[in-house]
Amino acid sequence: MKGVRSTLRHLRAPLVDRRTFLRGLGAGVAGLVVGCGRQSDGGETTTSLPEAVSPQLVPGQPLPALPILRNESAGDVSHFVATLVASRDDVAVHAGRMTSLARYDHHSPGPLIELVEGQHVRIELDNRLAQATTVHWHGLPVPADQDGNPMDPVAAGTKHVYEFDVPAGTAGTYWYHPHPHDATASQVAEGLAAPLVVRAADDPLAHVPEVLMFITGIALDANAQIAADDAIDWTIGRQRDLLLVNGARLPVHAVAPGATQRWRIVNATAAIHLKLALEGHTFTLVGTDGGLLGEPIEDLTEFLLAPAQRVELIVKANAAPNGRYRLRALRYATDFMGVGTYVDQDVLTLATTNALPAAPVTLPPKLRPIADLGPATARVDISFDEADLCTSKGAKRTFLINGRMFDMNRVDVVSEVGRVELWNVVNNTTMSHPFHIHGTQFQLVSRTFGTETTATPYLAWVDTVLVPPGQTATLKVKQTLPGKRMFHCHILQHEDNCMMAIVDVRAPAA
Ligand SMILES: [Cu+2]
Repeated sequence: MKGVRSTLRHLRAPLVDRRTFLRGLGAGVAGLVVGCGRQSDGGETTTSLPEAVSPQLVPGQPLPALPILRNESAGDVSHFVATLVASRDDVAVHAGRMTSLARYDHHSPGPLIELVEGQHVRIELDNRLAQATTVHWHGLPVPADQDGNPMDPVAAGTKHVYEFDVPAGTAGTYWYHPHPHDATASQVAEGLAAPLVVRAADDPLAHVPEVLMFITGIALDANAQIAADDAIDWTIGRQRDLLLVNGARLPVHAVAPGATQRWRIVNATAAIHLKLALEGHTFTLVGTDGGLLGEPIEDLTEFLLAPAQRVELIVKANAAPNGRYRLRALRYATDFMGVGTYVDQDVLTLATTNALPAAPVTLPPKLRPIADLGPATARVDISFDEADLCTSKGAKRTFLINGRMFDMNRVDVVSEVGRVELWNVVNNTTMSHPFHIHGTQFQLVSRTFGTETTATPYLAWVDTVLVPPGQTATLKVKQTLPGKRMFHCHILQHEDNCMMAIVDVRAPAA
């Protein structure tokens, strides 16, 4: 589709030279990251956690599938009923030492939750952690009091039932993770995150074999424990993590030559922007956060997946047998402060086997209709600001929304159920921030940089949009359920450290 590439280019932010910022802090941190370290711009990739003993963390193993959370509704497919345990487990990650992880159902990432449009969901969280947590159903239109807000903590040692319906039209790739006040970043870093897929009865791509790739990060300290966030992490986000796919380090995904697959990719890292590219291949974009596009967009060479975003890509493997092609996250400088991990990183290897070539797969020219939300009747102005406020966690520079620190007891924006609103989100800071609104999928209308406004080249449902420095993202937002919703930067260290606010969605005035 014409114009897509220019818009992708438009996402590239202007270079602001702030390399003197935080200079000197990097060296002390590097030694604490097992097998990683912050590198200069060499383009090389680190590949190992030295002395790693967990088979999953040894590069080159087959891409594992995640366990699936079992539906205990006794054959009644109109209901999804399950228990989800959050607990702390000792796991052998590093030679000679156990690493303490927080996990859903004793697995990290946690189990895949597979739902169907129209289902009623009842999931009991059994919180066996020593601290409060919540489960946030990222991207799903669940009632505000069922969405794991920081205002609704589930105390340590207690259980809590989340209950919601899955509306028609929500088929897509989502994820669930904790959202407790001040502790989202640490709980996700310790392993609490997992995918959720909603399926539709009339999925136009049901004939295409599917692969889920849930990407997380890991960094260990000298004692083989999950490294605590340091001053740099609290400033630019936790960019130093090594990438894992379905919990595995640099796994190999083997397919028959010429095989066509639908990849659902989730960026569940705290702060790593994944500019994905597959060696020797182009791919077809078919879906974003909230599900399928109107029609496939072919021949893309890269796709920038910001923290918390999801993408559905159709990949047709090379027809030659015994080939190896790296899926890479290309260098993407998000912070311009010189301390992030600005290098190409390998994610996994696509390997073609010596099996007989796979049969070709035809994609439908149309996927599903996406209607514009229509004319907006209200306007909301949001700014990302940079200040020396809110440095309590050791941040050297912090980021705020509308110049204010997060306050759980304050309403920042008042909205109305069913009203279409134009949100103008302007980034006045020197780094990119992925902006997330709870409770609904929204539509990106345009991006404005200086005097140049670029309309979005295709309509899509998203719940997270990347806003580079100096840019304004204009969104159409319509909430369908009442209640207080969070909106925030999805760099988790920014979210925990004040870059969050509340929109109160109220019933329309009579
Ligand atoms: Cu941010």
